[in-house]
Amino acid sequence: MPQKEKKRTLIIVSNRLPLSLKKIDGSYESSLSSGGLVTALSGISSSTNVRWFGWPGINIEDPEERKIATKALAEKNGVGIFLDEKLAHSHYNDFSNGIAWPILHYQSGVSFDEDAWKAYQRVNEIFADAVASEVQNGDLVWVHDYHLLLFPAYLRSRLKELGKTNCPIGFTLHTPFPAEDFWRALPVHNELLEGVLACDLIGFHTDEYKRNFIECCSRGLDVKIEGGDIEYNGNKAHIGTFIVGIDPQKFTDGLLNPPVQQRVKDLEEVYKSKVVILGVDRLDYTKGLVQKLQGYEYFLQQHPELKQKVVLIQVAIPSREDVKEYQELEKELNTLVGKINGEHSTPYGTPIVYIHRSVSFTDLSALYRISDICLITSSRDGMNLVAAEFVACQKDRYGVLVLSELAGAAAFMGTGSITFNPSSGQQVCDSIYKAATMSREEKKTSYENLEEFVTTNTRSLANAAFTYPSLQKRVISTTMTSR
Ligand code: ADQ
Repeated sequence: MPQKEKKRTLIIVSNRLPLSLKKIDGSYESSLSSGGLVTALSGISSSTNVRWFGWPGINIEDPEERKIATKALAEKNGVGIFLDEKLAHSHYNDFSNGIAWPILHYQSGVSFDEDAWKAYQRVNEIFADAVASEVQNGDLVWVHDYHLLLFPAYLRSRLKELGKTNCPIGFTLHTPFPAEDFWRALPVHNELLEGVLACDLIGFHTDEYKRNFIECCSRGLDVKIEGGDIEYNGNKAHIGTFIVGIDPQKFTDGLLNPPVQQRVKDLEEVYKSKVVILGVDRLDYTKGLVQKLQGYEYFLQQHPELKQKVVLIQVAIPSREDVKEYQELEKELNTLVGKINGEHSTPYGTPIVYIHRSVSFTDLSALYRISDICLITSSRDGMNLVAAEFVACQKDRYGVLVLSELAGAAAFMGTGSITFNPSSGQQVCDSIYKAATMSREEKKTSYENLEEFVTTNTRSLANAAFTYPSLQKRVISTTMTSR
């Protein structure tokens, strides 16, 4: 009888599952949620044996109810790791988003909190226990993001205890990795590095982040660095740069849908005499929304002849609403939008259309399509996928990408976009002016550069998980067979 190769499973682990649970008539239903990570990993779930582990966003104490919810998640390949709400809050809001996120994005003034750190450790342990018990020898574990920096080392030690020694672990960070002197401000900087160094492969979005990480390891820990490998505590991890791309076809196909076409037609009619500047950001201080509005106000003040001809449509998707800094930012933006609209509106229109809620895929695609300029002002951003999505929707229209030089995307899409430093309101203003007054010929040339990047680097992050040698080697050498 021929030997049949056992299908190995890709185990994705992230803090949040990409599924949202809803209780309907005593039962639970799960639906796909959205965001940068979900977009980055799109394209793998359907083609591979995948199980995705993560917190489902709610805690369910009742064991019977938990069973029903677990079944609903399993139907979509999800495995829920249920957490006590207080613990989840402290891990997610207090440490991950209150301490790690700002440090990773070069925000100073972070104050360390021991309780939050303990919660972070505990949740990473709970995740490691849950995954270790389910993983089979030969499976490939792929961990994501700053919520789980300790998880790889915890998982490795548990797998060893269970004799599951052929499970490669990959890690992808979706944020920047800061320079060593900044990273050192975190009292537990070395513990976090030790956590990640238990992987076989560690991926960053850009070479700069990768270099920073290697520098932090070499200064903080007793590591051996050889080429792109870091050896620590008996484990060798390869450190790589992996461009995170999008699936442009999702957008080009989407634009052919009748409801999207109708929305495009309607919006084109509404804004027919305007240059439309589009912003799509989570409401997060790293996205530079205050700087964007201030720079736009300079533009309105310095170019009165264009004032009636432009509109900024800013979608600000609510995010991390339990964190104080985000609540304060929300208030600041409301005030700023009100002030600018109050000062510059006329009976013919307002300079800013501010949409502070999540929008549907139909609306999002239509907005990408009808806009003339996409304005991205991140003070720091791992990559920024909105840049690529805008380009995917602009075929033959040649919209202009105005992109912060501090977003990871600028490392790849700098040629073809107008780049600027977002801390300077004047640079934001000048970049808008340049984009609004570019000739069609200039726009076409720029666009073609961007289009090439977006259509070449499709789903590249997802593909990397399967093709990267250092992840493969362990599994290949122990390919499992069954009769
Ligand atoms: P985010 O900070 O979430 O991602 P970004 O890269 O811009 O930022 O991705 C946002 C994603 O959410 C896009 O795919 C977009 O289409 C989607 N989206 C936007 N508005 C939406 C809406 N209203 N409803 C539903 N979906 C919406 C993090 C990092 C980035 C990094 C990504 C991927 O902060 O730097 O590029 O992960 O690695």
